[in-house]
Amino acid sequence: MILSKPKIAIVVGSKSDLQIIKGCEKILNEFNVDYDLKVLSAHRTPVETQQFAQNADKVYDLIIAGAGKAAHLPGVIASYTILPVIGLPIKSSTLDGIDSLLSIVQMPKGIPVATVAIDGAENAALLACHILTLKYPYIKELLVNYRKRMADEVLS
Ligand code: RP5
Repeated sequence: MILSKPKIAIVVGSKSDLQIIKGCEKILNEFNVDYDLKVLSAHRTPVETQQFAQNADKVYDLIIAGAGKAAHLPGVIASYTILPVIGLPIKSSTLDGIDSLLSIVQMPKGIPVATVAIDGAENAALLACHILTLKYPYIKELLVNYRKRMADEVLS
């Protein structure tokens, strides 16, 4: 679907993941990218998760999916949509998020999930913005300015 303004979905597996998503929200607001934030669980609400993912390309440009522990949510969502899915491993267990990271990054071939660092919410949103430049060139300039500000901060 051709959208005139970027819109993405952020999906997390539990309300307990919402705190970490604030990092995504901050970046997306800065880049003027609209988003819907949903809590959907691949194991607690499998039917609703499937329904969401099957219809997502009618509404969104891409999906950020964050989950912890046995974090199959991004992979399951990716299996039902051709939209790019960015997986955000959330540190929510006694294994320090290594379990989430491996569950998300180790997708078997055929259904890729672009995985960012454990609790890498800002990078998940930034990667989303980079992908969105393919369709919304105005975001390019915002990314260039963002990097310039970052460099200035390092050098000041
Ligand atoms: C995953 O299990 C969620 O993404 C969350 O990170 C983790 C723990 O969920 P709660 O037990 O806190 O709801 O499904």
